[in-house]
Amino acid sequence: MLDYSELYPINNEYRITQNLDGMWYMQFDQESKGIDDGWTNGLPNPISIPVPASFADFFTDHYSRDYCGDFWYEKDFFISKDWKEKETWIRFGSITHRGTVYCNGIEITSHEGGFLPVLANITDATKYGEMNKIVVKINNELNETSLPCGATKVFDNGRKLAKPYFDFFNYSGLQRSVWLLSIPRENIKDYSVDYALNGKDAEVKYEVITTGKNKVKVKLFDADKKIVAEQIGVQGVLQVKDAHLWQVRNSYLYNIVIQIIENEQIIDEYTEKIGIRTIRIDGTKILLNEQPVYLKGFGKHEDFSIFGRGFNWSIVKRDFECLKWSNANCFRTSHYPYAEEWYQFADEEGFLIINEVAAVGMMRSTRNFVAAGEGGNYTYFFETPTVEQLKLSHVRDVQEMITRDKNHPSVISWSLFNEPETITDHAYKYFKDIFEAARSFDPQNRPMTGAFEKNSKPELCKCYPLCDFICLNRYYGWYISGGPEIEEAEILFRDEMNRWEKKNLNIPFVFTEFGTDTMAGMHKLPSIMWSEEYQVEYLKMNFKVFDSYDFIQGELAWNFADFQTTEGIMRVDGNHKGVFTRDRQPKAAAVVFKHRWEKIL
Ligand code: CKU
Repeated sequence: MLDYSELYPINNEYRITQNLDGMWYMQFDQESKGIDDGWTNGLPNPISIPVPASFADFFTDHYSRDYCGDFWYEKDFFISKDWKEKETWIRFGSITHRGTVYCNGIEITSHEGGFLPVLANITDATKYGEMNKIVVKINNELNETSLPCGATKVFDNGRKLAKPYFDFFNYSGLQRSVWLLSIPRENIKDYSVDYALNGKDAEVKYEVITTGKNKVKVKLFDADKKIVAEQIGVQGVLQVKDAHLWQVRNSYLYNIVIQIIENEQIIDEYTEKIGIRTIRIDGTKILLNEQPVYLKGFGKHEDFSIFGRGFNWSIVKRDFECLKWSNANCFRTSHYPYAEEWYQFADEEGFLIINEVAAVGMMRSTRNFVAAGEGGNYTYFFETPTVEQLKLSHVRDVQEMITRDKNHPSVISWSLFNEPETITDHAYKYFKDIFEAARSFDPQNRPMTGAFEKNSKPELCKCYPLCDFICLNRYYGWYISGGPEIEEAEILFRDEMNRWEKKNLNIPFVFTEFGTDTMAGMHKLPSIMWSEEYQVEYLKMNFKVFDSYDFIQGELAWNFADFQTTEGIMRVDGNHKGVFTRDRQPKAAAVVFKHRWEKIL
């Protein structure tokens, strides 16, 4: 169990939040001298920088945009005397990729992994009724023992440069909201729910973890705010008569209210929206509320111009409008857990999410997208002595992700990796442990999966048996036999799918990547690769293949929108496989999806 609460910040009679978003101070520390020079007490020569945001794209010089190494953030804020009787915490939606937090010069906590919340109990370090200072030492270097994987190049002059083994820009900084929390000393630390359907009725099994011994009361309210069930105890079952189920694109949310009661007085309360639904795999079908559902949608990124991976509600809103317009019902949080607000909105909008941990780049290649397409051999990564350390980070990230997101009805599956090497016994041993750990963390026992690239062939892949359904990333017609060779691409694609079919696995397959780089506005008759026409032709070929196999139960295109990557000869200002442009306007392919998905229910 985590030693802090990842519950999303809320305000009520017992809990107060103070949002710290806005301008912060920031300073690069290329020589890592900040600690020796006392920066923990305040930065000597800072600039101003917005939070939440990635810092990279604000700058007009190469050095700052591509900065890699230590850097520091600082914020001053006032804490009221009224907060003294309670615990005070600071909560970062994420610190990318790792950070150490100081409050008034006192070191409070350190956290590794850039896509999950960081919490620090600052009760004793806080000066109540006065100004306080938070300083965060951050580092965005990539290595092979933490997620996502990559390397850091050090030039002779000491400058560092991130060398990701993955295909997205190494955006970093404080990319999600920061909050101060005032919570009761005895508090609700976590809760989980699980569901069983019983004809028209439902059972909501719950478990609550508090930091004390006092009585717990749990109530469930419907969308009209009418109470439907109530229970006493840290665990129990709430019986819901005529339950309204949470359905795809037709959500219904209940409110769970959890209270700690001491001598008939409420001393803490936590409220959240939850949706009653079940999810399981049955043969080749994915069943939501016992009904088959075909996954339609995209792999996404948290990515936009200027603020990079910084959380922004406007992007969320526009993306969901585009998703709905295209008749999608699902997305994968490729290649890391997103800001929590994405899941909250998916809960509201009735979208399904395959929630992916940042286990990407598990191969030693800075152009793994090419290596994977060509069928390169990169088994080395899972034979090194650093792998045990990597496994610890991986399990820890999975634990934090599942703990954070387990109560969202939108989350129907956990993706535990994207495209690692999977054909050796080393890989099997590694992932067996990851899956075992993951299964122990989820009270809802959701289906687990991972995204396999082309080298994970039916005959060679050792890891697919770990998955409840298999996710394939395939680029027949792009990395393999593209353009004039597309007919051959289809033959090769079918050949691979026939080989999977022969295995008779009797589980669903979902395509989690397929797509072509496409320059919006580039037209060509007849088509050539990179034109809008080719993207459409490629998709139509893929659809024919998908529709030939019953066990294919979903298609998540790569990618929802164009996104930024590391510079290189394979990328023109980023990856252009978007069905939408980076500013969320449709390419010709978007209409093709819209029409196809309208007919697939
Ligand atoms: C995508 C073999 C494919 C790997 N896949 C990973 C994803 O992150 C990349 O952006 C390929 C691509 O090349 O567009």
